[in-house]
Amino acid sequence: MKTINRVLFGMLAVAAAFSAQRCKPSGPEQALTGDAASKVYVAPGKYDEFYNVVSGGFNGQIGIYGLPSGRLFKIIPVFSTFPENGYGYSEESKPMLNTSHGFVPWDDLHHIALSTTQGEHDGRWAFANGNNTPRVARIDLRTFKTAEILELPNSGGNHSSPFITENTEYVVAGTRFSVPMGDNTDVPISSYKKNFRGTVSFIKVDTSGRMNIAFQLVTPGVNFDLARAGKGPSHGWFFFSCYNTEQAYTLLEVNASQKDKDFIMAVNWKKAEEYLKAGKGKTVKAEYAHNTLDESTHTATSEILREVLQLDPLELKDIIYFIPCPKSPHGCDVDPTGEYIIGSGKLAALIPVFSFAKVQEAIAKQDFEGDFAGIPVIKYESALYGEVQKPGLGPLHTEFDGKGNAYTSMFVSSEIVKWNIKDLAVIDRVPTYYSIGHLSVPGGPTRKPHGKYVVAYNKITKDRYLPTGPELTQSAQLYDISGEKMKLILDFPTTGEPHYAEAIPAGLITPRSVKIFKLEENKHPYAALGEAKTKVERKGNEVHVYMTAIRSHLTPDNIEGIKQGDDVYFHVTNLEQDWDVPHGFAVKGALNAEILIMPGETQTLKWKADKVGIFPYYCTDFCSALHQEMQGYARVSAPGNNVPLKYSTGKIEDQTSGAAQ
Ligand code: RUQ
Ligand code: CUA
Repeated sequence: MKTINRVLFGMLAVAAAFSAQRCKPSGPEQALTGDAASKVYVAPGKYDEFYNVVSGGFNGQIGIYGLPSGRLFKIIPVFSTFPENGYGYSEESKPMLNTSHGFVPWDDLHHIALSTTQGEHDGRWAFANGNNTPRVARIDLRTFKTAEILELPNSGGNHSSPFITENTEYVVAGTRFSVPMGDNTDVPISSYKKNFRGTVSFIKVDTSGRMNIAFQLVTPGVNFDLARAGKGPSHGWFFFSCYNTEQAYTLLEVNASQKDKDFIMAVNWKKAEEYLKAGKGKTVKAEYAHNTLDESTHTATSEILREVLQLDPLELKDIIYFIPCPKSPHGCDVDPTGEYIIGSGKLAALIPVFSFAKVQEAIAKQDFEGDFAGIPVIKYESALYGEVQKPGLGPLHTEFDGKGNAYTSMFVSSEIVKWNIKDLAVIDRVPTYYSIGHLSVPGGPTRKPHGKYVVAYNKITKDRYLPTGPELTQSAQLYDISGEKMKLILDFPTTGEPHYAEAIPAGLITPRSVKIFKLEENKHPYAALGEAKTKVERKGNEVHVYMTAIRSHLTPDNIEGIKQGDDVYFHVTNLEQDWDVPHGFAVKGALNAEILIMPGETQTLKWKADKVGIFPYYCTDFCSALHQEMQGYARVSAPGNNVPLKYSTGKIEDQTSGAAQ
């Protein structure tokens, strides 16, 4: 009870400091100076220097913004349906959201990882995690579309994810919640210590980007929070922050804050690969979905996989080690040289910096203080390079500028603190408005940060923008870090709740950006590659409309012979071959969204013809001066009324014959 009181008191002190900080700090007006304005001003018609790929948190999407302007360019739906473009509503995209639990229309997306080659951005893909129903997604940066989603078995709350190795050999995902696994899942919650285990999944990425789980490491039951791969000298290793080494299963805010130190888990994944090659992996039964988008059919397919390979570090002794880290570490970041590993303890009053060389030495000398659940624990002092003293309150995440400086976000004291990696001295601090979570320097996690800016992604917005009722926009802030002192130069709102973000020089993306899909490469089975190919077919209760869209008509635009109760599939092919000419499609009474069809693409809207009558359909995207004329009618008849199936565009019929039917 005493300890609980002490911890509670500590938490109250932290909470008090937090609410004190929520009063408005003075001096935010610096953003208004002319100097700052000129730094973020991107003149009309001019491009931004960086693409900023920002997580949407609980909206399950990614936002694409420009830096330094903060302008929003695009929302990419990843784990959540998006009526704006039909993602998760069109027949082609629905399989992308399939899981072992069935169709899941939402998830919580926290972290972005941009692909790298030799530790530097290469502009091929962005990866993102779905926390709730554990999944990892790959976004193709040529099309800005979600190209693949892989579910993760034996995981609960995929928070420590995704993190990539230097050459994108692996995308790595650690479970937040430890869970019982295998055949032994119906167990008392209180048997946590005995039955609950963590997993870290190493997902192999092939040259086309395709993902599959190469192996999972089964770990003692703790919570994994964040991670980073080693680089340079530490390439081949991975570092994960762990909390709840108390192995609590209830009231974690108290019970998982007992110990003075939790761990950073160091993983020798090259060693794990060797064991795998030597046949030490165990195949275990699992059930998880693997969804991929085929670019030639513009269609996603979903496959359920039934097994996964696991390695057990309790048997394979030299794969993982624990390094003590104060206290409830959140971020775990590796500097551009690959030598320094920074742990950010949410409840710690200092920031420990570990040395990779010293960790290696300690392992070689077996300089251990004991073990945790059978895994060796390296002595804190033996792994430590040094500590940043009095950095601020509530350190969460650290990024780097490539000039020897680190930038750490301080949630509780609402600030960014700049410090020097070599001498661990604090150089500068600036307030954030308010309660910063992640921060991001362009190229910050790579071997060659692009520097220039740091963006704060804040958890609390309060008075920064015009109020919009109880729910406010989210507040990101851009700081110039080109000088010794950081300077706030822009506030910009973001959607959802931003967690991590990565910015990449525009030049790595724009040359490969796809403008159209080539019609002649469209292999969609229901595509109509020209108006002459349009038709309407009945298959039992299903009516398939092979429709085309081109400025400014839909073919066919008159359809008759649909029967009440039919499932009508509008397969719409956009015949345009010009950049930026999508067409949309919507039909009255659809229990569905619209679809938005890119030039050369085919997308399908399923519509239940549930009532008798005439149902207008139209293009939803203002595509030409005669967009408002881009429309049609579907006639639905009672099942007993034998109206023949017919369809046309531009055909004028005799009024009387039409009326008689
Ligand atoms: S975690 S602050 Cu997923 Cu830091 Cu967002
Ligand atoms: Cu097509 Cu409006």
